[in-house]
Amino acid sequence: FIIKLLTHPTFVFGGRIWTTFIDDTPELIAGAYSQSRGQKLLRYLGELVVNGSRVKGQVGYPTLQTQVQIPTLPGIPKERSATPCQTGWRNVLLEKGPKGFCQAVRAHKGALIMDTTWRDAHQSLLATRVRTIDMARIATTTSHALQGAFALECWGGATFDVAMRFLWEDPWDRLTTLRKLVPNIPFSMLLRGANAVGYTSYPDNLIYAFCKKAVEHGVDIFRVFDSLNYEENLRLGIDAVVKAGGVAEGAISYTGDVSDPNRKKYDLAYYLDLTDKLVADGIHILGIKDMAGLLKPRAATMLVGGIRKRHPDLVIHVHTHDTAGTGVASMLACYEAGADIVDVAVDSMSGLTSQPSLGALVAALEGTDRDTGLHFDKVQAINSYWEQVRLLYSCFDPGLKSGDSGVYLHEMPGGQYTNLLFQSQQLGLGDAWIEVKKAYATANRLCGDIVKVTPSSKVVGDLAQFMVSQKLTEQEVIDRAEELSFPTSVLEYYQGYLGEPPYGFPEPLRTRILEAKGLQKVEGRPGANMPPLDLEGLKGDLVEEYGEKSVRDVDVISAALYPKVYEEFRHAQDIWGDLSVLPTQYFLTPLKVGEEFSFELDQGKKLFIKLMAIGPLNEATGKRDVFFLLNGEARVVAIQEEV
Ligand code: 3PY
Ligand code: ZN
Repeated sequence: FIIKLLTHPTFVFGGRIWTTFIDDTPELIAGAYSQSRGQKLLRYLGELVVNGSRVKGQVGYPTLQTQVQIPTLPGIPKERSATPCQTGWRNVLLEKGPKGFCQAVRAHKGALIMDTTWRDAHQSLLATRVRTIDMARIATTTSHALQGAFALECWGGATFDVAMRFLWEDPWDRLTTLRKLVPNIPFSMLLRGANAVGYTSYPDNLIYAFCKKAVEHGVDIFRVFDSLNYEENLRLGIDAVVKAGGVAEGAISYTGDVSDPNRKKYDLAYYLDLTDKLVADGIHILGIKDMAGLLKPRAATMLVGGIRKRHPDLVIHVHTHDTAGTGVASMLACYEAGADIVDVAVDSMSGLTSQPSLGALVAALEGTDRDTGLHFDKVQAINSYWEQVRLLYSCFDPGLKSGDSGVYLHEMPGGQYTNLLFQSQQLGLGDAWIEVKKAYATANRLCGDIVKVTPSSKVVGDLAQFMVSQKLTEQEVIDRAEELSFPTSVLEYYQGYLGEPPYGFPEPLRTRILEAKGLQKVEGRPGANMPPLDLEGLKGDLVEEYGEKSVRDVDVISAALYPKVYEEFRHAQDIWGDLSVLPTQYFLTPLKVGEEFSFELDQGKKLFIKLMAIGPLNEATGKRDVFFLLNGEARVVAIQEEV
């Protein structure tokens, strides 16, 4: 067939074809069409060639255009590091259960770390766009390099919907894949309490079903938080985790500054009281979730020290962001004050709006009686991998150059910081970003000075952007509250759809807004009044739509959490197949004519793809034929050109 194709009179060398091949010569093309997985992937690659990048938020193409090299670990033969390490803290958890595991953690002398590279670090630096394949390729090596780590955070937060929405990957498959490659280190996920991995409240039975499936697929530890520290929401998430058999890390989300005697809200007494409540709710571990990086070293000493004194046996796990640049100092202060575990990220994925650096922390404690037990050289080796991956995702990197101690004023969470920075850059206005940061602090006051973390951070961010776009001052918002068209998220917050903020809603502002719009106040936990979701019924609908074989229980959960995203994800899979197998370089960058690459489709099944030529635009259909070789066979896809 290829000989016929290449010798056909209509074929012109040099990459361009001068007729619309598919339309004019169907007899040659018959065999080139198929609905195979390979053919579907060619459709995606063809789209990229004709219309450019497909992934939302992508600016340009990756800086790195070569294969990422897998490092060799010092002291571990290559053959051994190619199979997963079998021993680590997960063995302790599986053997002793959550309570015994926590006792062993408390009894452990060295400082423990959780590596967030696979979740929060890329959520905070690279718009959550890191794909499964790039974690999977370093996973077994990581199982050895970080053998003594307390956990790897690899799931939850924004990764769940972004995987489906923007990367067309299945989040459950990601978890299964990584679990097989890392049997020895516990996996942790971020659960937004009654919002699961979404932005709103769901019926309780969905939260319980979600946690159960997450445990079955490999999650060990759940960090459960609520965006207003609303205890009712927290309690529901904690209960769902405990019932599912997971380790419940109940988290207090940290805002304000406990070391500032002038700040009356969110003082030490507030956090101690919340900790007591979480302990009474049955948490296994206390998480201190400093999502914006506000925990200064002195505040860390006061907060962790205060909790440790009150709860000598409680495992304390601290999470921070390095936005201002105090991350390592604060985390050292946390250990000093009695914390058991802190969060860090592999060096090249650390710093700025991400977590503090793993290498820096390991080095800082080396040789002390709090030595992490991790090998500095092995940490360097996995860092060499992530240095390359960072460049592979450069097209999602907003290019933040320095820390920002202004975070103490605006209190923006790490992930949202880069997101809003990116959006401001897209607006192209030099001072838009400075305005947004100022407005964020104002919007926070208008909401009543609240904890800001997903989804309450979205409320404050939406209000800030609204104020900037409408050029509104704080006083103008107050004066004109009745007539302004506030974003929906802001109205829902004032209604009470996220729960209740610890110091109440700002009054009379809230009532004035709601009465003017004729909106009801929601009392208590929003999910409490929702009828259970009919998961069986939903499964029936999905089976009808997609066929029995392709609807698993976890699909029902994905569809229940994100109906529209799930539908679009299935549609993308229908056209392009499983894109998670494509190496990232080719997922993000169009092939050039004559360029060839290969990758593994399944274990042992390799595909070789070469772009042969791009046809002219068919004026009648608006399509172009794109010619490939797939394992030596000619294939053609007709792609609609975007106008
Ligand atoms: C999330 O909810 O995704 C977060 O990372 C909050 O910090
Ligand atoms: Zn975080």
